[in-house]
Amino acid sequence: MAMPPRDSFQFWNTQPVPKLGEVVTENTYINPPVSVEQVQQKPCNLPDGFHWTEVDLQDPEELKELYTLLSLNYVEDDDNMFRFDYSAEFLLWALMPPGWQKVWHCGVRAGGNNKLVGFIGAIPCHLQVHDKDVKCVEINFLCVHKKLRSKRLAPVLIKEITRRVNLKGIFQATFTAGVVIPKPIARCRYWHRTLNPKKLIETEFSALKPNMTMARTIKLYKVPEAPLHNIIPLQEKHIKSAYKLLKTYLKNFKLYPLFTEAEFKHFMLPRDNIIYSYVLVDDKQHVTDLCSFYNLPSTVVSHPLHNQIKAAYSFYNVATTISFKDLMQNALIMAKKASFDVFNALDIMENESILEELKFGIGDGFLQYYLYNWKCPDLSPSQVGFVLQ
Ligand code: MYA
Repeated sequence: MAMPPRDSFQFWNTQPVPKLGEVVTENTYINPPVSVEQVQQKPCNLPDGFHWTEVDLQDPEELKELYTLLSLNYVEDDDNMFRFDYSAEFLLWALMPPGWQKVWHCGVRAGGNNKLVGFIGAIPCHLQVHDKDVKCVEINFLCVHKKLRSKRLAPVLIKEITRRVNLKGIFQATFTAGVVIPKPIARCRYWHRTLNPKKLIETEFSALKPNMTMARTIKLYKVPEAPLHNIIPLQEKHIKSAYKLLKTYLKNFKLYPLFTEAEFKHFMLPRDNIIYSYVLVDDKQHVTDLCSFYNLPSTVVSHPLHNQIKAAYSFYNVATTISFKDLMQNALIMAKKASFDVFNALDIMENESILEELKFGIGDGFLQYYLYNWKCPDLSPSQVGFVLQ
């Protein structure tokens, strides 16, 4: 039986967030901004034996330390069979967009051997929330080493990143998480489109359906070898028109990023093994349709045959000259060609309309969207136009 949501949150009850179950009708900040001089100037206290570190991601050794911490200790599924395996190059892409700050790559080291045992990251972002535009940061990659869990280190990391963000004059943040804490603005679900049934079944990522043989399952999930339309990788020369297309499209939603052109370029230009973006162009080389997905593999925790599942995650998709279904079918085809085992998508934006038709199966986890120091009316998944890595 699913656990009812808790009502006592020792840490979160002290933070500027609405209570779980609170009905919010306004769209505004909770605590007003303060001047940078009023922000606590010295770092938060860590327990004895630990100290703060700014992780220098431009130093290959330190990047590797962060990669190792996350690859061994980051998010797992409920049964602890799979763990996200963000690559080092992916971390550079996700944590160093235009305007990134080294102070926001906030780590904790253990005194004895100086090992990196905790991390929280922030990047600048501008969000449209209902009718307001909110300057904030995106928080990601909160991680505490498995041996140091349940010692209240996470609240210290959160308070310290809050202080460092406040010192730059920013007082709002956004993040997503699998856990329910006060208070989600949207509750979304992952859906999974099998591309390599044999491997997914062997690793128990999915199960053979009753009355189905492996051969019939393989046939069921086959996708065409070539795309249905003349989609091509997004290139530098397409940036201006692709940016305009996405910017216009995102206005259909109630929560979406207000990318600058430089941010759009950073997040959307294809990078091998990280981000895949494809476009359709018209006679004048204007981008009319855009689809994209990022590569986030998962480690298969202990399996004799397989050590990794290669998963594509749907990113931003806009269809204007073909149907949304055909656009997403093209994305599946390109993902299969790039040897992904599974294509994952949230039920956000227009995704829900095509999930069943394109043979996605519903996942068992939810992904909650959160704002920090901001209250606004709840959103349904289809009102969300924002994807975090
Ligand atoms: S989501 C991904 C989170 N990471 C993982 O799931 C990786 C695996 N797990 C771990 O590394 C640890 O279990 C973590 C907790 C580090 C998650 N978001 O130290 P504790 C609360 C927010 O004893 P630990 C992502 O990266 C929990 O309810 N709070 O626990 C976005 C409890 O508080 P309360 C969380 O298990 C992160 C307290 O922590 C989360 O050792 C956004 C317990 O602390 C969670 N995912 O460590 C962070 N998990 O008593 C917020 C647990 O009240 C950012 N907790 O119930 C807020 C905005 C900050 C910037 C503001 C700027 C203006």
